[in-house]
Amino acid sequence: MQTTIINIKGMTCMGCVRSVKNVVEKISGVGSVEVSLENAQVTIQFDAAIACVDQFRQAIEDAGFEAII
Ligand code: 9UX
Repeated sequence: MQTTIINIKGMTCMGCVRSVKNVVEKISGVGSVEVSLENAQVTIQFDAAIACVDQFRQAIEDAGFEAII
């Protein structure tokens, strides 16, 4: 497992936090996902043989937020 932290713009409430967590958790190869509203970031543990950071960025942007890698 590998860990990455992605900064996110546009999360304003816990519903946004839930949305980001849900879309990232759906990606195969992803383990734990922790989203912080106050730090405006997501911490993702993943298997680098299965998933990659660009997939996370894409999923977060598709959900309506801006991902800063
Ligand atoms: Mo809160 Mo966020 O009502 O996508 S869910 S602003």
